[in-house]
Amino acid sequence: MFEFIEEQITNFKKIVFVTGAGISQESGIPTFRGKDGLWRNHDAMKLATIDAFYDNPKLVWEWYNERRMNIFQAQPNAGHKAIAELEKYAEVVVLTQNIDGLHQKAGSSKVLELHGSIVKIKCTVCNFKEEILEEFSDVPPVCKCGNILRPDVVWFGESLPQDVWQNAMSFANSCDLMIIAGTSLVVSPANTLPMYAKQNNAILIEINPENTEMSEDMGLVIRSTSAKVLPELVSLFKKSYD
Ligand code: BV8
Ligand code: ZN
Repeated sequence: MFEFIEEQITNFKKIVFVTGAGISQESGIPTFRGKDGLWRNHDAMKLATIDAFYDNPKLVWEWYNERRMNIFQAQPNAGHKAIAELEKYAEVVVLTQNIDGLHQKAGSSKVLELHGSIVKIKCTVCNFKEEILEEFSDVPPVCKCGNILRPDVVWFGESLPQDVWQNAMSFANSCDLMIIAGTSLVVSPANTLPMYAKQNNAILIEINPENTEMSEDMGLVIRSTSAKVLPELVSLFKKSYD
């Protein structure tokens, strides 16, 4: 599977992962665009928007509450754990589009949440922010300032937090290996990160059972699931180092 990089495995000192909903699929969390991406006949892509929120804040809050319940039950899978274990052999940074916190739960110490986090909420007007600990009885909850609260995530049409995006680009620009796992690479600007890495001569590896928007640009494409493939990658490092 990894013959392509086997001899040079000890050259990889800075590894960046770009992950998406697919890496959490084997933890039982639905992806966005897969057939499991529907929610009560609503298209996730249509719900993760500022318009959907202001159109029907209650519906969007119910969607996030249900996802939060599902996420709180979910455990990191072998893919998340393998990425965390790789920190023994290289500097590893995870740039994730996911808001489920499973990389951190698996033990990854350097994770940038490009699209926010399901446990964070903020006020739509004032700068109130907090971590949500238990569900609100009625939604949408209201801030002390009288305005409604919202999930602290990045919706379509909203820009990513400047500092997060700057950091993500600099990690992509300075890695020697980028592994793109579980993402369709449909959503920008996250889908530009592999190009930054490629421009800086990093090797790109895609792990995905399906084709993506950038499969032809990859150095190596592994048509399988992340929970199966990533532990293999770790054993390769283990063999070379231990
Ligand atoms: C921005 C919120 C502007 C949190 C998300 C036209 C009109 C309007 C806008 C646009 C347009 N064209 C482009 C845009 C910009 C837009 C965009 O990219 N739209 C797309 C749809 C074309 N982007 C934005 O709006 C972004 N903001 O651009 O700001 C700006 C720019 C500069 C300066 C100022 C302003 C904001 C994007 C963030 C949107 N928010 N989520 C949440 O609720 O979760 S995005 C949402 O999609 C999730 O974060 C999700 O993670 C992400 C990406 O999807 P994937 O993770 O890739 O998931 P997907 O289901 O697509 O794919 C899963 C993959 O896994 C599949 O390939 C599958 O084969 C694979 N898989 C399945 N099982 C496994 C597996 N792989 C491995 N193992 C398995 N077991
Ligand atoms: Zn407020």
